[in-house]
Amino acid sequence: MKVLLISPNVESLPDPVFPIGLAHIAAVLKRNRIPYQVLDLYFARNYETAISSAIADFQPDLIGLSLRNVDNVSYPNYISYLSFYQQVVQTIRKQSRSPLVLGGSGFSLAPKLILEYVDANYGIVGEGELALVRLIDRLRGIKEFAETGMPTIFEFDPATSENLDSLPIPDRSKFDNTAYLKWGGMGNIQTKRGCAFKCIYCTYPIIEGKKSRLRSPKRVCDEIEIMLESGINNIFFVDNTFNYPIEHAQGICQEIIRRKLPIKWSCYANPAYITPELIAAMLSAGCTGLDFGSDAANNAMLANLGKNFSVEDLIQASKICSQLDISFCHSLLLGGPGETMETVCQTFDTIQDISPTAAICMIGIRVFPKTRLSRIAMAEGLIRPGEDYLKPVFYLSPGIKDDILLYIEQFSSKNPTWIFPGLNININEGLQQKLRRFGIKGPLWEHMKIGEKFRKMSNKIL
Ligand code: B12
Repeated sequence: MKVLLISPNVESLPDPVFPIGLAHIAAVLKRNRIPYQVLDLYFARNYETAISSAIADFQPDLIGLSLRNVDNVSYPNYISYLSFYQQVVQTIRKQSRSPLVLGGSGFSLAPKLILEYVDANYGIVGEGELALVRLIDRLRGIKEFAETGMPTIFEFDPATSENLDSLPIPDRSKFDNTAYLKWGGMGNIQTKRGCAFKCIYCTYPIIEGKKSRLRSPKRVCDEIEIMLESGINNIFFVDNTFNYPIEHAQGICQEIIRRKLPIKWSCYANPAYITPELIAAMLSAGCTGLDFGSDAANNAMLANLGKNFSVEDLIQASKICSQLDISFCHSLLLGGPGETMETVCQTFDTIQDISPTAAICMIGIRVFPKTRLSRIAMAEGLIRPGEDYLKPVFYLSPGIKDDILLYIEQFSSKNPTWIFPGLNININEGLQQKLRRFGIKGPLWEHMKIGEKFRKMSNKIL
């Protein structure tokens, strides 16, 4: 059975992201001697032509689509990617009757609705490695499996791998790594799966499970060595939280240092688990920046959002980063339950005092099923039982709803290192491409000051 794996993620902001999920899937197909090809639509000039020729050349028996994003979770400039996925499926259907299987983090958030919407045959929720191989085994027994009728979702239980080291190292060989490094500024790698934290809005435990499952530093560094062979020397650790458990993060850093791996990297971090020793080790291992998922700098809001740290923790963590001279940013989420303009001002004042390299601020929180926030939103009448989660609902507390956008407009004009993705403030494709063309690597927030210089130059040119 020949499998064609397609990545239809064409989002370019904040960066084009290498389809790491499909590289994981590709590796298990390879291990199981299942012939496969990949088609990445990000760099395709014309997606319809690209799909037609890939199908004509390879004649796949099964087509897998990786749906990473449902939408950009941004308010007010909201973008849904689902209608593009639907067009991709329609284009495939013109060319092939082979069954179509969906997977990916975005898909896993509302599988039934998405399967019906894009009109595919099968869907796999959560981790895809073991589950896809099981599905293929099952399909091998069915002759005309394109005709099996009802769309089916598989939540193979338990299709999660307890021992992540037993999975093969992702196979990136059929993807354009060089283009991602150039235009996305980095490659990506995972050191663990699962999230034990209890943030009320968060989908990570739904996608990856609640229990942390760790890859060994040896295995992670073996993978980095393979990435380096194809020129990927700037990396983002995609873990929900790189620095938890702290000993694991230390272990990864030590192994990178021991092997003298020539990489630069960055990651998401939790302010509760930052020590001078850890930051020193991260720096020695090539870390250039930490993105703290702080959400707020007000203790009442941190509690309301279910965070496990205090304002004091995030001030301390920031101090350590400043003292050791490593870039850091705080990602903020405004408008959760209980937010008022007063709590927003407290958060902004505290973050300005801390003076991070950058701050990334989302307004309103996209509500997803199975989260605590969805139950709060239901109790408050914002969503109803049987809600169609594909049409986005943003939780935006009544306390800031009417004033926040005007406030941000004024605030952002005086704060050039603050990024507001939902308002396209201090982030746009033109600026991003200019910086990348200039050879700048790593997350763009690390270069906000250079960005500012470029913006001024572009304004002069215009
Ligand atoms: C790291 C990360 C980022 C980093 C990526 C850095 C980098 N260079 O890689 C940054 C900060 C850039 C980022 C940006 C965005 N992100 Co993000 N990101 C993540 C995060 C934390 C991890 C993703 C990851 O790499 N996982 C590791 C890989 C191995 O797992 P995976 O891709 O899920 O693949 C597995 C399964 O899904 C499945 N699978 C995948 N494909 C397929 C295909 C088939 C056929 C099958 C069967 C199975 C299968 O098997 C794989 C292996 O087990 C997730 C949250 C999460 N925990 O998933 C959010 C997440 C993917 N992001 C999300 C979003 C929305 C975005 C943005 C749109 C936000 C924004 N407005 O800027 C952008 C989009 C960027 C882009 N160009 O696509 C959402 C997507 C869902 C949604 N709500 O639509 C998530 C789920 C978080 C959330 N809010 O819920 N992100």
